[in-house]
Amino acid sequence: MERWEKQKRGSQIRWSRAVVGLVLIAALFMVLLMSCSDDEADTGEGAAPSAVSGDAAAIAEARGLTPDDITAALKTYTPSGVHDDYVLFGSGGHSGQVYVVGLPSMRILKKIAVFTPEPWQGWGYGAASSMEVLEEGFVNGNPLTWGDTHHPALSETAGDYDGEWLFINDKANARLAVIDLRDFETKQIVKNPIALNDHGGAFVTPDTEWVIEGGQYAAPLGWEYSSIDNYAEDYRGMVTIWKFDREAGRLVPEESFAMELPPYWQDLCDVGKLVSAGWLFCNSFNTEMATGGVESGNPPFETGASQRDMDYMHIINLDKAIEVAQAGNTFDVKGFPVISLDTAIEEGLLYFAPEPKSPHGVSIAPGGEYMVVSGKLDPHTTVYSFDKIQAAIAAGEWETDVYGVPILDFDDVVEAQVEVGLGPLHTQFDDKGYAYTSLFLEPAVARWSLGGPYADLNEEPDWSLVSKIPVHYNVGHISTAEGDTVSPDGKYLVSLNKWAIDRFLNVGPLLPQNFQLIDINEPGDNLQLLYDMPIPDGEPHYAQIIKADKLSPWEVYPEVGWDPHTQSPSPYATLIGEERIERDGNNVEIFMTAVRSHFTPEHVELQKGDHVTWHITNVEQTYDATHGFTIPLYNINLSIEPGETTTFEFDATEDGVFSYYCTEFCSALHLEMTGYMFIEP
Ligand code: K7E
Ligand code: CUA
Repeated sequence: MERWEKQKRGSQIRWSRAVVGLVLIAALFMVLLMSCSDDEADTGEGAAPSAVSGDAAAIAEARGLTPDDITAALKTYTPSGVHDDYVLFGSGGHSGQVYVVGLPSMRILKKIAVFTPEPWQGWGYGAASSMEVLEEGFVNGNPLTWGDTHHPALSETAGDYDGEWLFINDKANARLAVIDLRDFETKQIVKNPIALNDHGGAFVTPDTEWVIEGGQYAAPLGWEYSSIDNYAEDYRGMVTIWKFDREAGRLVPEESFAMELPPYWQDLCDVGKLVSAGWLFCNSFNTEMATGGVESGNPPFETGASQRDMDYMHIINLDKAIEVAQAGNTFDVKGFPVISLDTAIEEGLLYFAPEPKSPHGVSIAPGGEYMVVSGKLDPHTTVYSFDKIQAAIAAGEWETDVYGVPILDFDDVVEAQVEVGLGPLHTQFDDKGYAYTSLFLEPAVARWSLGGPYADLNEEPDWSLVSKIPVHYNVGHISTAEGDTVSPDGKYLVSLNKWAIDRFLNVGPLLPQNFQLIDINEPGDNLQLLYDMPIPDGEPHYAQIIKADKLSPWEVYPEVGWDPHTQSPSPYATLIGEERIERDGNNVEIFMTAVRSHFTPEHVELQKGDHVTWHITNVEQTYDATHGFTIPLYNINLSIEPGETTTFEFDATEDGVFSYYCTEFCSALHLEMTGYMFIEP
């Protein structure tokens, strides 16, 4: 804390840093100068070397750049053609998409369409592979075309990101999506069968055999109607444990199950690793069971749900829960197996540990030995010990909540409390034994010592605030490089801030969000803000950052006639010379090829009232040879990547002459890549 004060006040420190910075820059110019003169000596050409340093200094001065600005630029600037070291997969918030961002440049590389139609990727505009996935996510046939994406989770092997799969949840509708990182496309959306909204997902077990989706606002399981007056009896919380089949690349509902929980609002979970593997931890709030109704003179939720000093961290024996579910000790909700609360208590699957006021999230330390929880209304972050939790469970002495769930004694299971600041939320970790906690109210990111120093066991355990850095502005999650793995990389932290106020040009009352890149490579007090990146979507919650060399996506599909949905050869693959139009009564099936710079066929004759099934194969295997395809009026828009076979269907309800064309500028004769569809009345 003292150090933080010093940092806030410390003009002296800043000044001396500035001097050091200037000296560094001077040194850099010297190096530039020397390397230029070397080049000259080699080539014997006569460009004036002094122009380099002179220009750079003049530019810095003209733009008003401070020494800190210049080092930040040097640490992030990534020259044209040079690739980034890390890739951030960020929730696209309300866009229902996923951001792919390179670090340290903070360049957006892609947005992956997930819950929301997206034209460029041809997602949701006819292509069967996208329509089927989006439709899987409809609820009782109600078309849902957006998602409130919250928490992306990279697949792991032995607790380390393996770069193969990405999962993300939709809080608004309790859905989970599976993205294949071979082609960065969404392959599956599952709707949670027993809940209408979720929050605590996605989190994977260390080998990605299971994907966790925790609940949020309690409701009767299966969202059956029940009056709010029956809250304590009929309303319930839940956590759903989805089986993931890595070979098939799909979540398997038939092998998945849920656990019934008390109607506290389960919030955010994390899965145990190493020593705590096989356990699951979720925080909760509203253990008051406030039911709102401010319009009838009841206390509003915000006060009703903040009465008690403690809520409950849920401690779930995941391995044992899986055994219980597989033994069939469940009941059915909408055909989905659920472990009842009574069974969970009897079988010792569920314990509570008190956690301070309005907690938000649980974060498991890289070694799996500590669970970190922060209460938004408590300036401390609370660290639980897995060993102590196990000892308390073994001791078998506890009080219970009104449902009979064991509540472990707070003092028995807490390892430490660290005063980090106002409004602490989420915690991440690095490779140096530091933890980082976002402080929503300050707003800032706190660096604190996670029980270290690990190197010297003779020293007293160190649980203390080390440093802070202000962020702009309201920080929610933070993400460190490989921060959720058993071996975080440190180096970078991205602060995911809401509402940027003054960071960017005014673009009206709806403010951009702001991802801020922070250098966390130096120990102690040396956190440096490197870059502000506006995000034109609200509101991206969480991100994970993976080492770029762990990703090895395809450049083109493995063979011509590939179905990206099944990741196997398509039965409708059409090679050059096989193009045809088949008619069977009113059903017309078209087999088309696309190649620079034509579609075959170029004339398609239909009758009004036909049902049309149309397959297009991009027969090219060149890296950048993507073709688009659109038909006016029928809302068809496709992206057909090299090797891909895509299928779409429509009813020819409108007659006329329709020109279809390629929407990607694929060649000099791209404008000629067109054809006519004639629909006879
Ligand atoms: Cu804190 Cu949904 Cu993870 Cu947002 S949640 S910030
Ligand atoms: Cu193909 Cu333009």
